[in-house]
Amino acid sequence: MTETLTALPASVREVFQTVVARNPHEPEFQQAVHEVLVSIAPVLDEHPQFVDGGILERIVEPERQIMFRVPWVDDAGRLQVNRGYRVQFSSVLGPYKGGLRFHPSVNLSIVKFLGFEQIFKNALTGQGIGGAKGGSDFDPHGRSDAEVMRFCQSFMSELYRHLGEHTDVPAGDIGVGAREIGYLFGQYRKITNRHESGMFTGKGVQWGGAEVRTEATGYGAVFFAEEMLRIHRRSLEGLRVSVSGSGNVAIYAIDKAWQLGATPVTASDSSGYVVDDDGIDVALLRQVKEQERARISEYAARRPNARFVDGARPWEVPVDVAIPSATQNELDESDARALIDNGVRAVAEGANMPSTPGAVAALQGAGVLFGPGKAANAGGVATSALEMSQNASRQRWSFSDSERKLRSIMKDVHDAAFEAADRYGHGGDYVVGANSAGFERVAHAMLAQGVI
Ligand code: NDP
Ligand code: 2IT
Repeated sequence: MTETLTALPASVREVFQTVVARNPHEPEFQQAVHEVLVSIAPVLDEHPQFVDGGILERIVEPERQIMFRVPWVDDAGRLQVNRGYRVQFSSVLGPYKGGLRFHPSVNLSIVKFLGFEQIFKNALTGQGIGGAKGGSDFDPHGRSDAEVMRFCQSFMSELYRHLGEHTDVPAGDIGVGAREIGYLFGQYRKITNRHESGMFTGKGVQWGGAEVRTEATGYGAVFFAEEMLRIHRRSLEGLRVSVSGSGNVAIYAIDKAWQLGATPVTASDSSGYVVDDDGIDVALLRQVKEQERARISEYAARRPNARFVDGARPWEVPVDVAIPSATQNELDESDARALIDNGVRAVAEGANMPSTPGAVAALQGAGVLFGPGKAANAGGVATSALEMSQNASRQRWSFSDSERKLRSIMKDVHDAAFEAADRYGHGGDYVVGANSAGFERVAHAMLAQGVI
């Protein structure tokens, strides 16, 4: 990252140098911090008290980082050892909140970049939730249900002591869906002897989960795209949309794109992508990915006009709107150029940090509407906060009520980012807007609460 140092304003350069020196082997964390520091320079110019109060030096250092051994026994009777993480970044606005990721690539850098971004995303929702992230390098792919259960039980046997409805409230992320959340919650309940609904979100709707939480991130990303287009007096009606991934976020982004009159034409996984000019069949995609846990090529094998492209990413397919919904740095500068050459109008990030800095610069430079993950995928965690409210008040809201709330939250998130970008002299730049609006809320609260 050193080559980008010169791009940093003097007010934040030293802080970033310290981050690099202190976290030398954490490129994703450095990337996430760099993006925020660059974009909040105008906020610091206007609020010297944030600099004087040491907000930056404090916010880049997690309040607490937990790393632990996760031993378990596989179906063949062999001992396996994974590493577990929870990085509790900031509780200034509320209990720590953020997902758990189970994927072989998980390491401290990944968990810290996700936890850092979560602070500002959660602040942007306007709800009282702090920022955290966790997970493990455990790979659920190809594991039996019994193995996943034993892993989750071992993972929670350590993590439970750091959680609680007023302390830290995890949820899902890559590799952690309904099945894993069930096993994790069950083990917490057993160890603590408390049915503490509010200590986890994304629970099954039969046992304390909120309607629309499953759909919320994908739906929210499409609502965000719709809001960006609305400013330019356009709608999603009749547009072609590409989505990457085929997990929780991607499936419901595809579902909502259809509902709003667009045609989603791609889905992907780590093996490649499928393009279906008839539009992605959501029921078949769910059958292949949610029920059978099969590879995405299975989808193409069962659809007459769909094609599987081995080992590639979907950004070469001509579309009007792109919704990257798989993983970090999955859309690079050359992908962005391909999208631009094919006339893309809007990109809304369903995933966390899916676009590289070069891709973001290229898209914004070409005048493409760009909704960063902190804003565009905030619907997931915002609906988690709705789940916490329902748990605390022992209420259950209907699907349609919850979806209406989600839509209104996404409009508010959009408007907060749009308004902040304007106010700081970067009209239309949702990266500056989202980072500034989120940072302002966190920084004011940190100043008010003193040096802790
Ligand atoms: P899932 O595990 O449900 O799905 C992840 C999808 O992305 C899978 O199709 C997976 O393919 C693909 N993928 C994962 N890693 C890679 C990789 N290295 N290269 C290519 N493809 C990959 O996760 P989610 O849908 O929940 O999460 C997707 C993204 O959205 C993540 O960035 C997550 O942080 C973000 N997000 C999730 C929220 C949520 O509520 N779940 C909320 C906000 C953001 P394969 O199966 O082959 O690995
Ligand atoms: O990245 C995210 O916002 C999530 N994985 C969801 C976090 C949450 O607590 O719902």
